[in-house]
Amino acid sequence: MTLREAVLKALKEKNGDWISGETLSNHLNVSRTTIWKQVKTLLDAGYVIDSSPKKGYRITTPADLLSPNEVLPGLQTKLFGQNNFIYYQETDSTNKRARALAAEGYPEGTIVVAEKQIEGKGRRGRSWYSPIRQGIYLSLIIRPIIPLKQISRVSLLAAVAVSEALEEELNLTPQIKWPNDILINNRKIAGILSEAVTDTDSIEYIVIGIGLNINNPPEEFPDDFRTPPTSALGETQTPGSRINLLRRLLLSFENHYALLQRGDFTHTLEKAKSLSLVIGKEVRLDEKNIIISGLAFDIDDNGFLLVKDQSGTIHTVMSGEISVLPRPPIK
Ligand code: BT5
Repeated sequence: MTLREAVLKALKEKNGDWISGETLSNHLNVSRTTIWKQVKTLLDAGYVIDSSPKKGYRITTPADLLSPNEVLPGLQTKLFGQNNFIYYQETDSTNKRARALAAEGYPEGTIVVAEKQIEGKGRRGRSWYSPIRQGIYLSLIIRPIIPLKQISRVSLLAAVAVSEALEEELNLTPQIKWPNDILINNRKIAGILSEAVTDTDSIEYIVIGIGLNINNPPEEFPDDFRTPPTSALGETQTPGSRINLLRRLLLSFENHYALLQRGDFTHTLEKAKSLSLVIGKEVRLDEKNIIISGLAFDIDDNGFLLVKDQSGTIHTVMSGEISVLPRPPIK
C-alpha cells in the first residue's frame, strides 16, 4: 500500500470523524508535512477532505471516483476490471490507450478508465465531450474467438450492457439507436466506439469504448451536437453514482459476453430488439455515401439491420449513419 492509500484508508476508517495530523503522522511514521502533502494529492484526485488546524482531517462525502480503489471492492465481475484496471485522472482518449495496451499484448478483460478525456473520440473523426468526473469514459479490451462475420454482435452487446446498467441502476428507459447510440426520450446519453484489429479470418482484439453522461448538468453541454444530449442527472434530477453504474455495466457486459463466446446470442439479440428505437421505423441510411431509405424491420443474427425499401428489396446493413424519419411509409 502506498502512503497515499494508507492516509486514505485511515481517513475512511474514521467514518466522517476527524483524525488529527499528529495521530496520522505517528501512525504512519512520517512527518505532518508529509501527511499534508498526501492529503493535497488526494484533494487533487477529487476526494473531498475537510481540514482544520485544530482537528486535523476528515472525509464526510463519499468520493464518486472511478479509481480501482473505489470501484473494485463491490465489483462482481470475474474478469473485467479485476486484473488489469488502468486508471487515469486525465488522458487523451481511453480507446487510444487501450489500443496501445492491446497491441502490447494486454489480455482480455483489461479496462481503461479516465476521469477526463482531452481528445475523446467519436466515430468518423468526431469527438466525444468528456468533462472531468461527470461521465464514464471506459474502454474494454476483448479477444473474442468468434467468426469474423459476427463482429458486429459485439457493439450491439455493448449497447445492451449500457442500457441494462441504466435500467437496473437508475430505473431509466433507454433505447438503442442502432448501431451504437443510447438515447433516452430521443436524447443521446451514451455512445459506443468499437475498434477492431483483425486478421484475414479472425479477430485479434477489439477495443470497445463507451462514453456515458452521468452527472453532467444539462445546461453545460455544448449546443452543437448532432442529436440533443442528456445525462442521468438531466433525466432523474439527482446525482447518480458513477461507481455503481460502472460496476453494473461491467457485470452486464461480462454476462452477455460469456454467452457470446459460447455462440449464444439469442438473449442479447432479443434484448437489443426490444430496446431498439429504429425497428418498425422508416429510416434513411448513409453508408459510405450510399443512401438507402426504407423500413427498418429487424436486426439479424449477426447484429445487422434489415431494411426493406420501396421496391421490396431487403438490404442488410452492417454499419452506417441512420436517421429515423418522422413520417410513416407511403403505401
Ligand atoms: C459515438 O460517436 O457516439 C462514440 C463515442 C464513444 C466515446 C467513448 S468515451 C471512452 C472511449 N474513448 C474514446 O476516445 N471514445 C470512447 P458518434 O456516433 O460519432 O457521436 C459523436 C457525436 O456525438 C459528436 O459529433 C457530437 O455531436 C455528439 N457528442 C459528443 N459528445 C457527446 C456527449 N458527451 N453526449 C452526447 N453527445 C455527444
